[in-house]
Amino acid sequence: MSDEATLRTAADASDFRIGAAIDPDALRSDPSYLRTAKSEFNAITPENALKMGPLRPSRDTYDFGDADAVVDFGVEHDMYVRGHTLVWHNQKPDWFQAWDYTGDQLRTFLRDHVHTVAGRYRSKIDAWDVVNEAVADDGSMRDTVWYDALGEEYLADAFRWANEVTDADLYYNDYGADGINEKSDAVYDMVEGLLDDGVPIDGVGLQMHALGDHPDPGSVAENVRRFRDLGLDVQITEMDVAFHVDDVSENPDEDQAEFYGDVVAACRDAGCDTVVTWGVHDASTWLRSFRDFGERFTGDPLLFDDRYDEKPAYDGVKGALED
Ligand code: 9MR
Repeated sequence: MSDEATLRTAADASDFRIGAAIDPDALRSDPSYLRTAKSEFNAITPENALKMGPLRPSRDTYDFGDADAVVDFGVEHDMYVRGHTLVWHNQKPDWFQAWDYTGDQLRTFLRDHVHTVAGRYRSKIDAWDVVNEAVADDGSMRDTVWYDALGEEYLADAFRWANEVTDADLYYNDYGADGINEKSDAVYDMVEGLLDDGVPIDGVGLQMHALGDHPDPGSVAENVRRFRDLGLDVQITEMDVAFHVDDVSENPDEDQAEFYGDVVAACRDAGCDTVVTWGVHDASTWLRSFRDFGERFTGDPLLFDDRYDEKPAYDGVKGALED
C-alpha cells in the first residue's frame, strides 16, 4: 500500500471501519475538520447531536438541525453511521428536571422519543446505541430516572421500540467494560438475559475511554469473543487514550500509538470490525472541556493533533490494519 493511502483507504482495504465522533459546528466552520473527517474515516457518530437534550427543546418538540447535518454528512460520504444514543441518564433536556411525571407518562414519552428519532433515520443510521450506560461501576443496575420510574423493563422496551421502526443494528453501549472485569461480567449477564427473553439486541459497544488505566488488549479480545459467542456483534465505540497527568509514560506518543494498534488488532482478531475514536483531532476532545477530566488526564487522546497532523497513534492504527 502506498504512503498516500489514508486511514480510510487502509480500513476499506481490510474490510474494517475506523470512525470518529463528529461535531456539527466544526463541520460547518472548519474546512480542515471536514476534509479530515471525510478522507480519513469511513464511519462516524454524532458526538452529541442525537442525544435527548439537544434534540428536545421542549416536551412536545424536536430540533433535528444538528443531527441531520451530521447524519447527512455521513450518508453523503458513504460512511457507516452510528446513532448515539436513544436512552441515557445524562444530557437530558433542561426542562426535564422540573417535569413532575407519572410512570405512565414517562414510558409514553420515551416510547415516542425512540419511535420518532430511530424512525426518522431508518434508512440512514446503520447502528444505534439504544441504551447507554445502564450498568453502574460495581455491576449493579445504575439508578437512573428510567430505572427509577420504569424498572429494569425499560431496557427491553427500548430495544423493542427501536426494532419497530428501524433496520439498524441495535446496541447496548457502556464504558469500563472493555476487558474482562466485574462490570463487563454484569453487562454480559444482562445482555444474555435480554437475549433469553427474545429482546432484539444485535450488539455490544465497548466505549474504550482508556484514561490512565489502559485495559490489557488480550483481555479485550477475550471479552469480545465471549460476546461474539452469544451471537452478538461487538464494536469499539468511543476510543480515546490518555494518561494520568502525574503518571505520564516516558514516551507517551509511542505508548499511545502502541495501545491504539494493539486494540485494533485485538478487536479484529476477536471478530470485531469497527473502532470509532471519540473525536477527529486533539483540539476537539471532550477531555479538555469536561469537568475535572482536563486536569486529571493528558488532553491529546486522538489520532490527529491540534493542527490535523497525523500522530504516531495514526500510524499505530494504520499499521494494525495493514498487518
Ligand atoms: O463527548 C461528549 C461531551 O461533548 C458531552 O459534554 C458529554 C456529556 O455527558 O458526553 C460526551 O460523550 C460521552 C458519551 O456520550 C457517552 N460515553 C462517555 C462520553 C464521554 O463523556
